Amino acid sequence: MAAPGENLKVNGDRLWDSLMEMAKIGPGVAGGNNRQTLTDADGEGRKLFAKWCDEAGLSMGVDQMGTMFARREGEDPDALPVYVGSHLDTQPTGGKYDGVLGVLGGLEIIRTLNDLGIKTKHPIVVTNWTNEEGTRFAPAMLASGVFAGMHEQDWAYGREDAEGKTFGEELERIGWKGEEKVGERKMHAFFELHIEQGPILEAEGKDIGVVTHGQGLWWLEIRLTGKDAHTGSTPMDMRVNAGLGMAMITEAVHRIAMAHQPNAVGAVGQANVYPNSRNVIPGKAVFTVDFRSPDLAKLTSMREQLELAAEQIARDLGLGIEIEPTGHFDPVTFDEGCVTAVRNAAERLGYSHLDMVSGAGHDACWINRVAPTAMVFCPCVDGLSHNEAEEISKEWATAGADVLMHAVVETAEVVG
Ligand code: HGY
Ligand code: MN
Ligand code: MN
Repeated sequence: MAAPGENLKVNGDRLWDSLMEMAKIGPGVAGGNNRQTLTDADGEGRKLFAKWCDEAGLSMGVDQMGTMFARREGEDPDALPVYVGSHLDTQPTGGKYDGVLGVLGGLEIIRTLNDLGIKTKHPIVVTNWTNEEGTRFAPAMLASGVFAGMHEQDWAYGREDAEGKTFGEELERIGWKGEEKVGERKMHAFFELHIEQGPILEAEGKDIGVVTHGQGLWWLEIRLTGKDAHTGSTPMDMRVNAGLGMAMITEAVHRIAMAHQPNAVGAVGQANVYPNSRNVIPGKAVFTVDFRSPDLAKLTSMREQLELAAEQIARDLGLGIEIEPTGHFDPVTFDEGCVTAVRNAAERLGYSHLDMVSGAGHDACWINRVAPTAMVFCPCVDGLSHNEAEEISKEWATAGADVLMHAVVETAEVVG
């Protein structure tokens, strides 16, 4: 006996058109997007998403972190909703699909169910989590972290960007600070469709990633204090060079990650030297370390080894050093039942699939702490992401949305 809606398929053309429409908002300089969180472009993207949700008959709720919840009623209004979504904010040199595919893939489920007049027992809620990227306001997954009780809301409101603007001020300014208390919504389950942001699915020729786990993460901000001085007239043995310290610690991050192979990564992503003048020895350096591993012991060891190495380098160079953790989550194991729903959906639809660990962090990593959660990956070209050249195919997007829809609809229980 065929499962209800067994041959249920999304409208891939409509999904692709919506992705391309959203990509016009906050364009980058090389074909991608710069729609950073709580900028005017983010506000525009939110408005477009809200318009589409309204057209699809969804009722919109917004919480005090600006997260958007667009609800399709179920036949049993008391049944906990099945949530589906991701994020619309992008990196400064981001792609068109990171996060956006998960939000608009969720909307496409609603549009398809509306087209076919399919009803579900549980309501379905399409979600846009605020500030998943954490590039303007660290840490990443800020709103879903508050929702899951990992961060205090006031602390989140106080997070500052490079210009000293706070999250709370900017959320008010773009007009997306909602009334709802964060975290009060209870979920039957949460599903997130996302591009893999790595090379495995494409290399293996697989359509779908069944995400069983997520890597853990440590973000550290390191501030080195030396002494501004003339690059020409200051003898080498009199220099207190914060730029040199940053370079040596950056190399140590790489060396430590390599020493923890396999399944460990590390890099310095953001690096600033001051006064950043070509003939002044930098008296200050501020930079960020990103360590990740699915293995908690390795993650902890990398952080510990880096802190020891950095303090030794600072001593050797006579530098002041401050190390501030700015982001962290332990490795994640997604919900067995939800993961099985994703795997069965791919099987049922005849899509090739592969169990895998997420290299990137996602809102699902936090929501997994408060609701049964799983993720669906689709391949991306050359595994490239956080780059304006990020690319996927319409077929990959459609297959991912088909699997997402089957997992969501099966969990929400079709009733007619
Ligand atoms: O950093 C991450 O893994 C995510 O892309 N924000
Ligand atoms: Mn993302
Ligand atoms: Mn991202």
